[in-house]
Amino acid sequence: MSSLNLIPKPQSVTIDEGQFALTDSTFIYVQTEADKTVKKIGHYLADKLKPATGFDLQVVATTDLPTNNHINLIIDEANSSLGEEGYTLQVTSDMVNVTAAQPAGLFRGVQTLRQLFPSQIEQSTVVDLEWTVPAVTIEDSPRFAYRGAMLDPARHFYPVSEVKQYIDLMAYFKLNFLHLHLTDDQGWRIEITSWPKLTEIGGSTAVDGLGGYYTQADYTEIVNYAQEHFITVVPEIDMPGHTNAALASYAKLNCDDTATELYTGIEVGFSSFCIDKEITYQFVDDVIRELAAITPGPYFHIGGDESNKTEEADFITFMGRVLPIVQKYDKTFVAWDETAKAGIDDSTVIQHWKSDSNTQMAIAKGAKVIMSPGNRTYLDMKYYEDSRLGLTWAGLINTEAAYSWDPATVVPDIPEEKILGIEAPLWSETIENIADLQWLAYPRLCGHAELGWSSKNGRGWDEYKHRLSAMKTRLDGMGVNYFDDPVVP
Ligand code: TNX
Repeated sequence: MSSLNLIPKPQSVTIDEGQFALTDSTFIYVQTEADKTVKKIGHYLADKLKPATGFDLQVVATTDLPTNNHINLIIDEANSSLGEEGYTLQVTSDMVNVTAAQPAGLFRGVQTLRQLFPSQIEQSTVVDLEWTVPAVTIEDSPRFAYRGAMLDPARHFYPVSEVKQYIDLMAYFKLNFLHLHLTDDQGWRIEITSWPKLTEIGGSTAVDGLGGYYTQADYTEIVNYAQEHFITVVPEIDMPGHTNAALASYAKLNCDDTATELYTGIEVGFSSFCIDKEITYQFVDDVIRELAAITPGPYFHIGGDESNKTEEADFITFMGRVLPIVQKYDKTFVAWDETAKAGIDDSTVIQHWKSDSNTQMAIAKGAKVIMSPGNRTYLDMKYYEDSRLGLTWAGLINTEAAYSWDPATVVPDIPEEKILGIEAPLWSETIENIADLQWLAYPRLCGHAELGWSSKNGRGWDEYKHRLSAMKTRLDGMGVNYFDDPVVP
């Protein structure tokens, strides 16, 4: 098993005799022409195998299979015990079968297949090599339903193309939720047509400089691209704190009817919506309505963190008004752990980042939880004291520390069935572009992906670090600017 070097580690792997050899005449078969989603997965696989092999693999619909040299992508309801994302992968010397109950499972299985090829498979130009895959039988499904990563285009803005690059890598490690922190004190990044100054004024700045924003068409492009990778976008509009960009855009949102100054520093906790004004709730309703309408996923994140400028009673009043608005637009309310203090119920999800007691309180009120402990999952923390990028308030997190913990026990006394999964946020105060993003995210995010997907059994840092080491050639091939952490052999 360890010789296969798969990340995340599958549930069960049996190594068989022999190997499958990919050639330029290998066919990728899907069952029916009509199933566009499966056909797309076939083309995705062909596209991923093409640069290094030079092969133009054909994707063909048939159930009348020849005896050898094909990769089959099979939807089989009989596999439903593996769940929406589970799959089986069988490689013999004649063929490769990826079987799943749902397209999402096929897509996850295809990622495993990519990792079974020689590591040069990720190179962007043709490599002269025998493209063999060891004969194996793999049965696999995730431990947690929610395996997320968060980007913060509010502090520094990232164009759509860079978000797509982040999605490509998330998919490779079987992550399935992309949380976008779309607004903060330093910038408002999503077009809201009923409040145009949000992006016109609030979108104009970022930390130390100029901003940018996603039009609704840009956002839809991200959502669709994520969906093609079986990743669901979770939009966040942070409130009632972290709202200076909105307060600078519209004077009427302020209690004193005076617009604030735009802000380009990195302090937190100094802004608040005006809790007593009715216009605040009209605003929140408009924003949630417009954004929910272009968000197919179930979740809507309301932020709620570090509202230090909002009195606790006001915070509770505010969240009490916002929760029904989220529900009115058919979304599940998600918020950071401070929101446990408000009147949340069993329809809500709390994202743990800082306070065990808040998270325990949320569970007592019936909420579910996403685990993002700052001292383990915050990709914006430095690896070491002398790291070029990152902050340190939650501690230094090297690649080993990012991996060596358990989402089920990191907060005491939480039943595992209350834990939706884990998410690794990447706050962007100190980073400006995809190269920086990748340097902080990789290789730590590989470990978070494994914590979300793989069961606890039979894995641990001492063997994982060797699998991770083998992953470097693949990341190199993809051109990923990862940090070469000395703890990784
Ligand atoms: C805390 S984590 C924040 C963010 C900052 C981050 C920097 C959270 C819910 N709030 O506003 O960007 O620290 O690490």
